[in-house]
Amino acid sequence: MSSATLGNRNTNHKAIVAWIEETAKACQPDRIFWCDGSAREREALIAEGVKQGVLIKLNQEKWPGCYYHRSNPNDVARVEQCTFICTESPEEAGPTNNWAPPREMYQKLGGLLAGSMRHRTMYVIPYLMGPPGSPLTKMGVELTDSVYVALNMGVMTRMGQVAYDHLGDRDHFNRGIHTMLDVNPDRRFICHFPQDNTIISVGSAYGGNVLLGKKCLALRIGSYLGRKEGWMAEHMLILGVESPAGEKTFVAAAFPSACGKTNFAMLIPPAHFKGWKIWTVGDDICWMKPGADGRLYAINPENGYFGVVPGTNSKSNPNAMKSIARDTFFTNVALTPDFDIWWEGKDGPAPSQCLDWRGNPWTPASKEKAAHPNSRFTAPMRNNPALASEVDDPNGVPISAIIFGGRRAATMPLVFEAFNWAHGVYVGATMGSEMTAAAVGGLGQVRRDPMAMLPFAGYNMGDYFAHWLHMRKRIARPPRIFHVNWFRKDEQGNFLWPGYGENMRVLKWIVDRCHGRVGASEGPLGWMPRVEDFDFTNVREFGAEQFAKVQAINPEEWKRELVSQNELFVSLHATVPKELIFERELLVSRLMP
Ligand code: OXD
Ligand code: MN
Repeated sequence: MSSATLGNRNTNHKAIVAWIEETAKACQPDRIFWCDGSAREREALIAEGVKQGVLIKLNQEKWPGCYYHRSNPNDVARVEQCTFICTESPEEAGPTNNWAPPREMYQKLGGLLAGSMRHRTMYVIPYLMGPPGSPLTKMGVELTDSVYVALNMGVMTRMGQVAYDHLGDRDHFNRGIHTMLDVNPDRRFICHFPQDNTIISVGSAYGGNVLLGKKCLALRIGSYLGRKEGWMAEHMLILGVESPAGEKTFVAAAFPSACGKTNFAMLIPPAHFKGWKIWTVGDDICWMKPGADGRLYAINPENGYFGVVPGTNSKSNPNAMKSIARDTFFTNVALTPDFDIWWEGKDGPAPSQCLDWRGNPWTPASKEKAAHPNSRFTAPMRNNPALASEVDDPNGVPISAIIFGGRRAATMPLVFEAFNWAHGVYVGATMGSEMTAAAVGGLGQVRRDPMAMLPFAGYNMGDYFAHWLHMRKRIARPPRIFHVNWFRKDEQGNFLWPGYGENMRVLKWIVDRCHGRVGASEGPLGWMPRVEDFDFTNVREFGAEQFAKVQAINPEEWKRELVSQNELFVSLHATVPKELIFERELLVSRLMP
């Protein structure tokens, strides 16, 4: 290796070492830092981050072990227009992804990577997605020139020797290269080469674009590998519902980015549900595989939470507040003069003055938000008091229900259950949601977001639907499939359902359906709870009339919905499975007067 020194190299894996040497030769870092994931190393990296001005130490009495980071204002969310799937043919990537030919993209990136780490350190991050020893777990190595990325990967993944040990002398590891360049949106590319199990991300420092284990490996490359290897990589939280008698039922739920997956995964049942408990397995990503008993088993590949901060408080999500209370990185919230932090929706009053997420002076009279709407916490999942004890189980947890849901002001009822797996796949495939701040552009517009995977499916969306349908043949005891919408509003714009902890009531109906102990009536959309099947005692200002409103099926809204659902199918016409076309026909006839 030319200019770089190897330092404390901690692996002899031939293919890994050769690839690192090759990358170092191209990027020319001054130094290579081999991460081992230890607490001592974390301290050293934090000191380096503080020295570089990348991190600011927060008030340690209020926020022990916590640090503050401000990103470049041009780099605050995932950029879907700069995200590419580089498969051999454009058909493999499909019309919902940006595609580029691999050779061309490697060449372009090669030019950008050349000398990109000069005067910088290249951090070598060996990591696992999933618990050690699980057949679903994947090993990756990320090479990055960002100390912030090294530290955040240390929270979000199982990082260090554990990853080399899991891999052993096998060659199946993900290669990830990240370099910030000058954080210029014109030179920002997040590129996936599924056939090579390789990711190259340049020109950004925002989590979703640069913590390569998360969206890039666990979802885009993961979904591609899942289809090839017979498993499923999904944008879903996983939670366990424990009854007072100790019965545990696990469900997975797909909601688009910033639609409340973290809140739902950490839900605290209202007082009315005495003895019931919700356990968090994961809040964002779920890998599932059929088990020997014919059920679908899931793991959370992550080790931490990369959550949206605004709106988090002791009412909306007490467990998240406890999760972020220590050893957490905060990105793009507001900073007060005494090194406390603030965000819109935090408990208590706004500070009389602070610095906003850009570092500009802010007071409550300011028109701009103090925290960016997509400001984030990176918190260790082990801080969560409701962390499920099964989270490290290599076998995962058996899934009894899959829930799809979007943010819809109209049209979609609070809850219904699909008639069967194929119908459930249709329900997931036609999911729609209003866009949020998690991605750049289009705020508030309804867009089709199949299974909440629109920005994350690493191959043709029609083939992804076919994979879902095909999986049914491999699962003898499939989960039931449901759709929920916490966000329906009345004509005055008020939410029809209180949400948050009260969502336990919906979850309870779902769990009871899974165990065959509660009724429903057959409707055009699927099975719906009758008023007597749904427990809304003690929900403030909510009775049978409100229940009817939140569950109503409005024919005019459904006419528009069907047209909009069809637009997605038209765009995928070359690959959309015929089963879904038939499901659509059945839905249309059920909705006809
Ligand atoms: C996320 C996202 O960060 O979905 O989880 O954007
Ligand atoms: Mn997500």
